[in-house]
Amino acid sequence: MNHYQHQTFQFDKSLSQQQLNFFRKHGFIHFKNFIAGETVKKFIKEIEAVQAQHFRNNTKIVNGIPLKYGKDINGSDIIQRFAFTSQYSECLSRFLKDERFDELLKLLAPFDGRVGENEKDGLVVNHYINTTESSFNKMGWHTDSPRDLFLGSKILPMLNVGLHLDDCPFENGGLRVLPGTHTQNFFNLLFRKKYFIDNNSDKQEVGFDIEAGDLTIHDGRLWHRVQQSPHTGEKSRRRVMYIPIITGAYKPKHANSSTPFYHKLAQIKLNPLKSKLVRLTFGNKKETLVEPPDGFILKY
Ligand SMILES: O=C(O)CCC(=O)C(=O)O
Ligand SMILES: [Fe+2]
Repeated sequence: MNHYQHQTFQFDKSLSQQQLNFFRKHGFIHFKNFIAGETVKKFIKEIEAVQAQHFRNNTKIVNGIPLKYGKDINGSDIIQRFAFTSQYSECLSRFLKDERFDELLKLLAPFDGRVGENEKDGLVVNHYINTTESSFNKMGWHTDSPRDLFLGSKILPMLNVGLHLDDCPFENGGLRVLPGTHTQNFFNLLFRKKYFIDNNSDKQEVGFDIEAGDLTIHDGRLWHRVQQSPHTGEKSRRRVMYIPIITGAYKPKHANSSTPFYHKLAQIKLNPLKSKLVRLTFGNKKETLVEPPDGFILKY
């Protein structure tokens, strides 16, 4: 495992050539202090207010995307994965219009990018905590791209922009990425590792020393995972907002949007041999089911 401490960047008004080159080569980039400590606190309060609203309304699903409920250290209910969070918070919605995101669109060039506030899963908030009651404390290896396949579209480049709301030094676990895998071929995109099942570290992976307020960006085609914290309780808490920067036809979600296959299927079989690309077989055969942390149910 590599401790990736040597390359962090400061976000200025525009991306430097060095930053663009770094991202293109490695498929990720880490900016320090994208937002100030005060803003981190404000965003956490906003997220708590959204959570309270979901509790009051007993919201289980937003625009077809299930919310993931769990337990905090003290046994109280929490939401561990939110979707479309900014639709419930003016402050977060305003933040998504920050002009710095326009600058980040350059990372998608030559594609025209946009912040997908109302598309895909919208503004996602992940809240990890390591307690006996929380099952959401890690995430196995995956790329974010096959979701497009399950939605019937071809894979288009996208950026997953993570705004970190808790300190998370490398030793505490957190995001791990496999540099350069964003340029891999289609077979490796699907089969380099077992989606969400494989939690093992990789010799080539790198991790980060994250401070609250930092921003990480990864290409949706990059292999990544979340390493479980070695700590339990408060020290293991990790909250990250994910802002999707996407391209392609505008496909907003709404209250009547159906739940994508990848959130509800009993089994998905990927068979690379029977067709030119890949055949997705959706079925309900009697095999052991694996339920990965963020609601994906994937077996192949
Ligand atoms: O929590 C993270 O940093 C990564 C989450 C992730 O990869 C995902 O939700 O797809
Ligand atoms: Fe991911």
